[in-house]
Amino acid sequence: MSPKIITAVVVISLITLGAILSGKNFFEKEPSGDGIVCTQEAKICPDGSAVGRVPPNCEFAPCPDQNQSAQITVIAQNLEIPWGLVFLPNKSILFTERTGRVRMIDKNGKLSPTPVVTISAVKHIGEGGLLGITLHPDFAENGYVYLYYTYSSTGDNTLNKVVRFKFENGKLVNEQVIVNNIPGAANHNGGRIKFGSDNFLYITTGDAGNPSRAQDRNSLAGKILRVTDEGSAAPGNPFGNLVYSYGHRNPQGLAWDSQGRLWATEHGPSTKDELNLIEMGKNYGWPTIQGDEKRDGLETPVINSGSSTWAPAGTAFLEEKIFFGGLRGEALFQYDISTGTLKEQFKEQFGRIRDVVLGPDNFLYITTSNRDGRGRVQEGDDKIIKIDPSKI
Ligand SMILES: [Ca+2]
Repeated sequence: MSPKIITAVVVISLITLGAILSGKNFFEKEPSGDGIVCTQEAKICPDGSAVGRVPPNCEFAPCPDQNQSAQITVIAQNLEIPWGLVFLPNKSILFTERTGRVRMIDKNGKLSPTPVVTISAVKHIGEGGLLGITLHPDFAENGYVYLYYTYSSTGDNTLNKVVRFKFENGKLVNEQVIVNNIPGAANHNGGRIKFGSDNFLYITTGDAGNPSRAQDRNSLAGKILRVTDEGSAAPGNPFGNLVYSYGHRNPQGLAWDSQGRLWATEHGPSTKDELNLIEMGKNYGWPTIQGDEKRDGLETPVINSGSSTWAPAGTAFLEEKIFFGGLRGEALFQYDISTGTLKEQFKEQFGRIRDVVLGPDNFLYITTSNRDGRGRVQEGDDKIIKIDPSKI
């Protein structure tokens, strides 16, 4: 027997012995999922989609909304057009209902059935009513809460105003006028209010259905205004009055990014909705230019919706992204500043989305507007929904 044959016999013997000792049949293939065929039986998920059985155990695949529900919590429901939302330092929430109420969700998540205040002077008409809400930068000391609402002056003339209340013993008391006589109408009332890091109050106003007013720097319509906490023109304003920027149609969202730049969303005429980067004294073009159009002295939006509709509203900034809600667009939009890309999420899942707020927990809080006369009212509407931004 040659040395080669002896070596081969020894090697084969050792391999066979090893296989016997390990308890495995050396020549049998390990089972794998590749060859398993499950039945074609399907399960219908809550969202109406169907999932089948999958290898290796032929269990049903997870429903798509099971993953999604992990990132979503409804924190209040059966509300009436919640428009603006703000967190108090103790993490409870104040929010407006467009019909004229301010309501509270305490820090434990309990919605109080009794409003914090009901404002009888609110004129709930078309897109108007009780709209924006924000806190004074020194709220912890002075308890000041600012509101924006539509009201009726003599002759049933529709106007808007910014007022200030004091939050005391769980109620809003002692109403003071901050800015009044902002032109109003059934539609295009603007209504977002927020303090900037300069401690001045920024106010978005609509053209109140009269586009030429947006170009009139002496009218309060179709503007972003900047005022002191008492309502006078902020020192340094470009035209010596309350106007900060002009040529706006109906802006409803404001947010500052990490570089301190101001972004605003604005409704275009059914399409060509806008996301603008706002700079003091600039003219944002309405009604002279729309969409991508350019003209000297006028600002073209950073992005616009082209032939589709966002109907954008409340806006929040988080980690280089501008989040904004879509009313007719029925989605949460996410514009990435660093890449210039726009993402659309939760399309038609919640219906019309009005406000988007970043909470102290770094979660996003959105309000639905399905009971505003233009939506499909879903069970439990309207709602405030908490979304984990790390999962979207
Ligand atoms: Ca514009």
